[in-house]
This record gives sequence, C-alpha cells and structure tokens, in this order.
Amino acid sequence: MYNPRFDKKTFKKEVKNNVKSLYRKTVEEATPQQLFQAVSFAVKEAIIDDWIATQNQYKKDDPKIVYYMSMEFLMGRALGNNLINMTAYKEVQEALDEMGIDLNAIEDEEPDAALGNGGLGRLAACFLDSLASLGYAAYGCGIRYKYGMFKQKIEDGYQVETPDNWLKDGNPFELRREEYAKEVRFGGNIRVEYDVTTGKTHFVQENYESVMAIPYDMPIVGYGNHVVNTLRIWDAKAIVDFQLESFDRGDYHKAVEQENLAKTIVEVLYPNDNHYAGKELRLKQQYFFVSASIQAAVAKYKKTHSDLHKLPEKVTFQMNDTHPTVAVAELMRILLDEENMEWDEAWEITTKTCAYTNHTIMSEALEKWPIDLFSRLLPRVYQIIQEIDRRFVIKIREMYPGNEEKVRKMAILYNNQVRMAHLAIVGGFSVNGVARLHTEILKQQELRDFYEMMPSKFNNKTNGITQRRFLKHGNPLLADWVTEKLGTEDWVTNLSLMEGLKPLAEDTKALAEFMDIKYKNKERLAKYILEHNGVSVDPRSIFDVQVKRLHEYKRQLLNILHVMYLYNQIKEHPEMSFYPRTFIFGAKASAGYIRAKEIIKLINSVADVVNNDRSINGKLKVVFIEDYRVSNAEIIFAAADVSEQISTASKEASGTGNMKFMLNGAPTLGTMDGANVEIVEEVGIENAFIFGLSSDEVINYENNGGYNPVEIYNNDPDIHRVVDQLIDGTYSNGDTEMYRDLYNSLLKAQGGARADMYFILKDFRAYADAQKRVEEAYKDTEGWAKKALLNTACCGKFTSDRTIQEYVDDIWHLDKVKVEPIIDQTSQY
Ligand code: GPU
Repeated sequence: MYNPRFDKKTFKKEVKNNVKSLYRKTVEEATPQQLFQAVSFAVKEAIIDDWIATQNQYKKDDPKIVYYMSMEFLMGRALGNNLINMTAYKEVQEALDEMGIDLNAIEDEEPDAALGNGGLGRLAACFLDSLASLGYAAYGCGIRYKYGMFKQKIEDGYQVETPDNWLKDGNPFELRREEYAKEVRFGGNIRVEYDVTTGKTHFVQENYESVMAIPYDMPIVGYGNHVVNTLRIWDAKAIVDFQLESFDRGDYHKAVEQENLAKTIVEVLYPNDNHYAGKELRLKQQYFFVSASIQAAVAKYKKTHSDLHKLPEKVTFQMNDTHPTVAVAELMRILLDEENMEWDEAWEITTKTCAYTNHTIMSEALEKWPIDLFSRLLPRVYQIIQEIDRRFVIKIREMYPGNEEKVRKMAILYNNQVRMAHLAIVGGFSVNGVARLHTEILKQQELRDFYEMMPSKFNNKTNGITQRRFLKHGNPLLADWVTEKLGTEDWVTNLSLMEGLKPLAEDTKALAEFMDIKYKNKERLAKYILEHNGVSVDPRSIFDVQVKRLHEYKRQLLNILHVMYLYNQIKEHPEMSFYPRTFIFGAKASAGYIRAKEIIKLINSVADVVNNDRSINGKLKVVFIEDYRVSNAEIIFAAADVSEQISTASKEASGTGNMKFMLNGAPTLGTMDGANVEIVEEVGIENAFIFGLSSDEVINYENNGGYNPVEIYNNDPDIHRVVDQLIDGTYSNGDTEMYRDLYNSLLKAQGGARADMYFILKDFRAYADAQKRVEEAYKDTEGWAKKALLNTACCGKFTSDRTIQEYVDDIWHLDKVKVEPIIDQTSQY
C-alpha cells in the first residue's frame, strides 16, 4: 500500500489543531465549511512533502517537461480526488468518522473549481491527472479567473446566470508564488533601433500598458506514486510603483488604467463553448497567460541549461485549441528580442517546441482576430506574425506556382484577419485531432490544404477520461465490485484490465449484482433530484440521460421533440405497453446564445406538462438538473441507463461524456460521430443503439445546399404534430410565439442559415426507432444487464492514461520519473 505512514491519530490531531488555529473553535463548534478548510489544510500538509520530493527529483533527473497551455481547466473539487490519489480516502474517512465528521458532507462544502466550459476544459483536467499518475513532468498553464463558469438557476423554466464566486472562502490547496511574477505588456508602439556597431536591429516597445502576472500553484497528485505536478494559474496585479518611478512619473491616469486592466483581465471566464466571440478582453486574457507562462518556462530552462537551441529537447508547449496559439509568436519574440537570436535559429527552435490540438470543425469556433485590434493590442507580436506569414506565403508559392487560390486559403493573414489555427499549424511540429473520425475530417476537409503540404505533422489522439475521478471517486459501489471481481485494484492505473470482466456477462449472479449497484446509484440520483429539483422520479424507470453543454449541434432539441412524441403516443394509446422512462437533462447555455436558452425553456415546459399529467400514470418523467457541473456529473454518470450522444454526425469532435457513461455501464444511444465510432468498435454494435445520417452523408448534404425538411414535415404526421406543438400553445399556456423561433429554425431558411441545419427532422424517425429498440432491450432484464456490463468491461481504451501515453510516445517524448517519498517523522503519511 502507498501510505504505510498514514497515522490516524496524527491526522485527527492536525484537523483539531487547524480548526483551533484557523477559527478559534472546537470541532463540535465548527461549521461544515470550516471543517472542510481544516481537513483540506491537513491533507495539503501531506501533499506538500510529495510535492517537494517530486520537484527535487525533477531537478535531479532533468526530465523533459510538457507545458499544457489552456484557457480552461475544469477541475471540479480537489479534496476527494486528492485523497483518492494519495490512496488515503478510506483511512481519512474512518478517521473523520471517529471525530463525528462525515467526509461526504465535508466534500460537499467545496466549490467546484469551474475554470472551464465543458469538454475541452475537463479534458485538460483529466490530462493533468494522467500525467501525474504516469509519472511525467508537466505543468498546466492557465488563468486564475476570479469568477469561473457561471452558476445556473432555473427560474420559471428559464436559465438565469449568477456569478461563481468560488474563491470567497479561500482555496486551501493553492499556493501564491509572488517570487515568480512576470510582467506582460500590451499596446503602445514599436521603435526600431539600428545599432551601427553590431549591425543589429532592435525592436523596442514603448508607451505600453503592463500588468504583473502572479502565479498560483495547485498540486496535481498522481495516483499512488508520490508524484505531485503543478497547475500554475496566473492572477494579475497592477504595476503601480514601476510606472510612478519611471518616465511616466505622476501619470495618474495611466496608473488607474493599469489598475483597471489588471482587475478586468482575470475577472471572469468567457462562457462560450465551441464559439468565437471576438472580444478584445479575451485576446488580452490569451496573451496574458501565454506570455507569463512562456517567460516562466524559458527562465526555468535557463536556470540549468546554457544553450537555448536545445530547448526542444526539454520543453514542449502543447496548445489546447487555438486559444493559446499566440504562444508561437510570443516564443519567437522572446528568442529574437530578449535572447538576440537570428530569425532562422529562433524559428527552428519554435517550430520544434510548439504543438497544436484541434478540438472542433465548427466554423463559428474558428478564431480569426481583426488585424487592427490585434496589432493595436500586440504590436510586436503582430510584426512577428507578419514575418511568419510573409515567409510562409513564399513557401506556398514555391510549392504551388501560380496557384493564388492556395495562398488565399492558407495564409495566416488574410481578409484583414489573423487566422490563429493557421499560425498554430505553421508554427508547430504537430497537429492532432481528438478522435479518429475527427482527425480524418480535418485531413480530408477542413485542413486538407495543410495536410497535403505537411502530412507528417498530422496525427490523431483519441480523447480519454480519468477512471480515478469518474469511477473510483464517483461510483464507489461499482469500483469496489470491479476490484472484487478482478481480484485486484490495478484497474485504477491500468484500465485495460477491465476486459477481465467480460466473462461475467455470462454469469447471472454477477449480472444481478451489477444491476443492483446501478439501482442503488439511481436511488442516490433520485434523492439528489428530489432535493434539488423537487421532482420525484422512480429508480425503476429507465434513466435516459443527456448531460453536456447546450448547443444546437448536440441536438438536445431532437431529444425533447422525441419526448413530446412519446407523450402524444401515450395519450393517444393509453393501452399501449410502455416501459416507464425518465428523461434527464443537464446543460448550460452560453449567456448570449438565445436559441440555446429557448431549448432549455422548452425542456422545462415539457417537463411541467408531462410531470403534472396524472393521466399518464408516471410513465414519463422529464427532469432538467440545475447547474450541471463536474461534482454532480459524478453522481449522474453512475446512475445512467442510457447515454445520449446524438450530435449531428461530423460535428462532435470526440465527446468525452460518452466515455464516462460507458465506464459506468450505460450503453450509448447515438450517431456515428466523434469517439462514438470507437466506442462502438470496442463494445460491439449490438451493445449500443446507433442511428441516423453518417458524417459523409451530412457533409454531402451540406456541400449541396442542405435538404428539404418541409417534405418530411408534410409526409410524417407524427413529426408534423410535434413540430406544430411548438406553436400551438401546448407547452406555452396558449402562447403561440414562445417557441416560434425553434419552429422556424426547423422549417425555414433564415438569415443565411439553412432550414434544419442540424438535420433534426431528417434523423427523427431513425432516432425514434432507436429509442424503441432501447425500450425493447431494457424489458429483457438480463439482456440489458449484459449490455450494460459489457460497456464497463470494454471501456479500457478510453482512459486518459492511454491518451497521454500516446501523446508521450508520438509528440512529447517525455521521460518517466520515479519519486522516492521523503520520510519525515512529523508528516502523517
Ligand atoms: N470542445 Br473548440 C469544447 O468543449 N469547447 C470548445 O470550445 C471546443 C471544443 C470540445 C469538443 O466539442 C468535444 O467534442 C471534445 O470531446 C472536447 O472538446 C475535448 O476534445
């Protein structure tokens, strides 16, 4: 066991002592929040030893480091996860029990660290967990937003956003590292100096505004290996003294401006998922954390290495989508202006150090900054991008003489815009997609020209998730059962062992146990729903779950239209056999995404009507879970029977929720999109419910102007009826306008958008049929249990440990590190 040094007595003493010194209270007097703080500080105390040991080991071994650059880290709660990874969860639970403290209740006091929107941010969090658990040196680099993802309230069926003040009680796990502060400069102008003696040109930024970036470090605990890596997130503060002492003495106005800049820059996470809004402050955020992180990484490298030309041997900057791709130009700037390198040597280093991951093909997500905004905010960085572009365009012309179409399509600067994806592809050595299908679409469609020009840069890294949080922590009943059945807990770090469960699909007793655990988890979720939504749901009904960001391409609208259809069926044929179903939704809509908000309102309206209709005998329930986030996701995945993954084929790059459902034994009801394709490949098509257009068919329609939904509407009376119910007042107390926009979106081309852009009516019948197959399959209790169990048994591929190992083998080439723990008498682990 990992923690032979855990001593209950010392731990309990420490908790008591923390309550006393932090709050001048006894354990009995302390509030739950105070107990959470006291326990967390005791846990941090133990983590610190391993954190020091790890960093010392890194100093000794000098391994290559990956810097995972991301605007988002959707970490969720830290306490329970840290205990799990220290392999101390049960011991600490017991110790606290003996003090009359319930660990679960204490965990519920911790706010989620919601520094991300959805899949992209959660992937970053899973990756950090896997990097530490596999023993690789890594930093997560991001922003310490004062306000994370907004909290969602549902009022009268509408989403209402409230600020997420996650730091208000203090964050016990973070460390402020003032001594590693870095200055970041914005705006002003560039003065060009020519040095006659050296013949060198210098570029001097003047009249700029600047902020100080202050790092906060959060420990990332590896599982059972004493490795503790660092998530470094940057706070901003004004540099007032500096300005008043220098040439700007007495420039009160500027001091105030800088104060404001510092305050606003880290104020809040932009709540957009898969969407580029073009806000200047967002670009400031991007450059702010990228510049600080790269400065810090270069400074760290220089402490122990003399030759910057070998930087690529020790450092990779992995850019999580285009959000941090200004990194390419910033590294160039540092090498050129601060290290006085020539262009070619700086370029050689940069293009061996930077790598880019693409997470979407949705065109509205492409970051294309207007040149006037970009060059005003980052004048020197912009000059460098101009030069990168100039040289790249020469290359295009060399390769494709006379083909100006290629230049138009591939240039970085075009149409008065800076195309960030192009910068990343040209300036990096690797471009990867996040599921096999997605990478193929990138190569054959969106990035085809780049693939043709530089095929060797392109590679696939199918996403993954961490089983430590989403099984061991989130579903302890199933986790213990798996351990018992496999006779080992090694699946926690080697998920391929799950295939050892496959024979149990033929074992009636094991199947019953498996479904009994599912039932208990459904009871736990039902309790949560009753407490948080005031709706009572029957754990014997089928829990059909769609939880993810609200987006038209994810097609929550298809799901709820189908519920409306089922409701019509039940009303019309009360005698018809119908297995009771509970449709569970959870989703945040970006604050400015009107149509997404209409869909939330519709779901809640349908819930209102259906849940209150006594005549259907509770056969159908609809629940919208408020404030879907990492912490309640853990409960939701564990309780799901059916995993809804119904995006329009080609649109969902990968999906990762799909993997979390699979891990917890919920078969996929989905399209052949993203990683669903690979899930089906692992589990077998007979253990999933697949329907709808293929990505090729969708792309084909799109290239030929779409399809005609009106024809379907006119020819299918069930569909006709459901669509009409959007405007006949059925779900709006007689209001015929409330859902008119949704109605129009399905039937009418408007404002450049095709009618039914996401093929909802086109796929409706296929979806309804697939749902019918779900119902039939569920009625066969043992048959269903088999499918469910096989999903868990076949999920091995989808651990982020596998994903990270592939990144290491193909892109990062990191060295594995072994950490020997510090044995310290005063420490309790
Ligand atoms: N994704 Br781009 C986001 O969550 N937010 C974004 O802004 C962009 C992509 C998601 C993809 O939609 C999802 O398919 C994928 O699994 C996830 O990134 C992680 O790669």
